Amino acid sequence: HARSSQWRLAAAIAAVEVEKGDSFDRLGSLSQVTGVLGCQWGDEGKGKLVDILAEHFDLVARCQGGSNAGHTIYNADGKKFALHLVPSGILNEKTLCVIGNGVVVHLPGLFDEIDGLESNGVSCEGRILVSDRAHLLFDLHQVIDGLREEELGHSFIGTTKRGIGPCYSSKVIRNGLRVSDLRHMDTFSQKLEILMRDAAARFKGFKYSADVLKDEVNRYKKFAERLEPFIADTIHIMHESIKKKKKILVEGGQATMLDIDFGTYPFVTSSSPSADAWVTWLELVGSGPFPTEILGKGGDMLRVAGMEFGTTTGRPRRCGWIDIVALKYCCQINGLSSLNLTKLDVLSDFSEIKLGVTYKQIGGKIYESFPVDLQALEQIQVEYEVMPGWKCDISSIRKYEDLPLAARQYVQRIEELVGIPVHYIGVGPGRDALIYK
Ligand code: 2SA
Ligand code: GDP
Ligand code: MG
Repeated sequence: HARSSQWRLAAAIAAVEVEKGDSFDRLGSLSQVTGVLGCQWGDEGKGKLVDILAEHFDLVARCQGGSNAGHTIYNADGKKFALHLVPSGILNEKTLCVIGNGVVVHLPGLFDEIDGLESNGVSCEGRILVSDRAHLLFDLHQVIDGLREEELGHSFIGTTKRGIGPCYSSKVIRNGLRVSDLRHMDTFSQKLEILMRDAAARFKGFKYSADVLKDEVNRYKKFAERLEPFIADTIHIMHESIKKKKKILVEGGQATMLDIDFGTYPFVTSSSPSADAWVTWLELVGSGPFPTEILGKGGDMLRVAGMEFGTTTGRPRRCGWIDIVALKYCCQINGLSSLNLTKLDVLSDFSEIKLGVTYKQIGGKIYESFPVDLQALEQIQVEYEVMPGWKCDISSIRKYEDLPLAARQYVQRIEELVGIPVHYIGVGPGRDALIYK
């Protein structure tokens, strides 16, 4: 996102090889299991790359997060789609889309999304599978998300208020309900009652009553019928697909710097958007430190050029220069082999472009890696390298060699600093606006 949108810009995203030893040849010979994940704070443009790569894969799977994700993609006619729970492979008609067990599923939101896709001619039934082990995210989780943010006052996290933290809390504290519970409406009602009573006991603002429970159960009876054809044992399906040598693309939501373990805790989401999750879970923007943030006019310039407003919430995103220290940290955690440098085009109006290359402590000592300590992060002094801008429109360029020299030098410098090649460069939001390097 914004913070996320942190010039997430650059390098934001990365295509990762999971199987060691495979050659990564841009398109065509991608590994059997490949992933696209965020390497800044989210909204790097993951959805666009997933949409483009989808035709080379049999399955596109989401493994974490929920409708806090917002992926903006365009079909071949330039029609815009904003996806939240449905994987970004849905526009490619041969791709099977999997919502894995680690995702938290808000059914009203999912059905709205499916209705929106179908009314635009995209068929969904038989093409989307929802794990029977995925947890259900109820409206009550969204209410609690808002109440908790209010309670936190000035220390608010800046969540998307989509109920993500509360739903993962339910999962871990073990009062959650799963998709498979929809097949047992008798016990569903008892379990939901416990969940509602727990919420009412914890939050004064949350009112429990037998009528509220009854209405919600009746609503979910209808959802259960509608969801039935989508429910699947996705763990079995994933394993069978691997055995049959099918190609799987994992679509990350959020980003490594928002990871519950590796991110800027507590200003993180409640899941693991990093590569480790694939194994098991196959102006109010987020608060928290953002060392290379550009405040004032420069930030506004980036926000407008990059249309940096949340896909889910519409909130203005925080913008900043590429953060090489954070990017290197994300590359280490995820074992990346290549990068997609997104949104190079939005830098076109700047006469100077900065790269945040070093974090220094107040005494001048250099941090070797991304620091854990939030106070330290707030006080960090970022050292920048400054490169000349190219000051011309690059959005219609499709060959790397045709980019202005200054733009190529910027890309090369990122490769040198991070030590990983850039294989894709985004020069616009459209599907065709991608340079293969
Ligand atoms: P949450 O809602 O509990 O996951 O929020 C916790 C933190 O994670 C950040 N976060 C995000 N940051 C940017 N984009 C996100 N998704 C939407 C999108 C956002 C939108 O993809 O466009 O519409 O603004 C996303 N999801 C979670 C959040 O800012 C908190 O810092
Ligand atoms: P995601 O959450 O990582 O999938 O990213 P979002 O879709 O939330 O936000 C990325 C925004 O940037 C969307 O509006 C995309 O259409 C847009 N985008 C993606 N790549 C590029 C690019 O190379 N240039 C420009 N100008 N916009 C891009
Ligand atoms: Mg997004």
